Amino acid sequence: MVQQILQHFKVWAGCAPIMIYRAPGRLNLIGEHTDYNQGYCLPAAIQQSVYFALAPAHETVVRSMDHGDQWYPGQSIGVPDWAIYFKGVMEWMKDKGYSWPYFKLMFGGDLPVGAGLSSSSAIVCGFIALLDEFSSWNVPTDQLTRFAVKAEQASGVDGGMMDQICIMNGKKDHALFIQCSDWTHRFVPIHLEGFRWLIADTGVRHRLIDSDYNKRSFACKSILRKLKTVFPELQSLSDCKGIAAETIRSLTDATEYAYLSYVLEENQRVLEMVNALHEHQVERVGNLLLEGHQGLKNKYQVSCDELDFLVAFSRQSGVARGARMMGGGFGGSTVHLVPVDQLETYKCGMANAYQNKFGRSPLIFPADIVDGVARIDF
Ligand code: GAF
Repeated sequence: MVQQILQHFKVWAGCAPIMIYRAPGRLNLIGEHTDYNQGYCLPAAIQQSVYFALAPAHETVVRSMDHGDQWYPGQSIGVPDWAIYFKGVMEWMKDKGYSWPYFKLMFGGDLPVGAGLSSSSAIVCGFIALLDEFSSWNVPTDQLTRFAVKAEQASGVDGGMMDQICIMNGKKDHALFIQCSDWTHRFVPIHLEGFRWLIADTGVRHRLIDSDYNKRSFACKSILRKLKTVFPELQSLSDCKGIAAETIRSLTDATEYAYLSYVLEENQRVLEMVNALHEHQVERVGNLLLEGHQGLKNKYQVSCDELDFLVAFSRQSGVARGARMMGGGFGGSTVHLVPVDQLETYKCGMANAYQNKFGRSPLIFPADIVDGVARIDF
């Protein structure tokens, strides 16, 4: 990939880049839709990444290697969809008083877009980290991460901070146990001897901006407002853990109650997952994945037929120990825990079953867990 972007850059820009950055995508083992509810989550950075090549120039321009088009800041017509993330970062940083020299930038890579693997956050995080170095801002990573979250929210998604914290801080073979109430994280080894994490992408594309994602985050805010009328000290839905179920039920309607109980149960699953991984309890890890999926499907209602089919396949296979949908939902990818010696058989079986049912192949690949955003030697 690095050689590919290097070659494309040279042809396009007529010079070599002075720096290349890589920003990984992420999988999430458990803890979905908990980040904007100040709960827990457990994501990890994956090998599939967005790469950025940059050289100083007389005018700033950003080019997409994959789309073959480019965007000049200030250009108001014919702005490509992908440019909103670059625009978001530049506008946010400018607003905060930061500036940068003119540059030519090309980006592209092997991270599928709209697959629930956080390609948009990879763009935002990679770009902001690269601009930080290029412009000698020296903003600490924690602050840069907060800027990245704000810049991405400016594109229209009322999202949390899970993806950006993971992409900025990822560590090889580890997940990040993130406590979203204070943005802190600690590393949890996630390698289970004899097993691999497998990602299966349904090919059902969602853009969080177009999906019901925002409706869920707005619903959570509205539930919190209702509960605060009786419990003004509450800061988030994750704080409702100690409140009796009957009390919550009396203050919410059936859908709101389902959303809230999902969030509380999912937080608990994250804690249990950390323990299960620590103690190498493979069966428990698998069951937590399946339980998480049921919660997302039935209570939080962010799944779809294709995601449910892949998770049902994992249950019926007798091979995978568990699986669940990942990310915002309404399409995107699933994660499966599969014995290494049955990986190929499982992949083929799942691809065939999916093809027979939906008439197309899912993209299936094992997840290599890698470090977060970094400058690459070339
Ligand atoms: C998307 C969002 F960007 C994250 O912040 C998170 O809410 C996730 O969906 C759901 O867990 O990736």
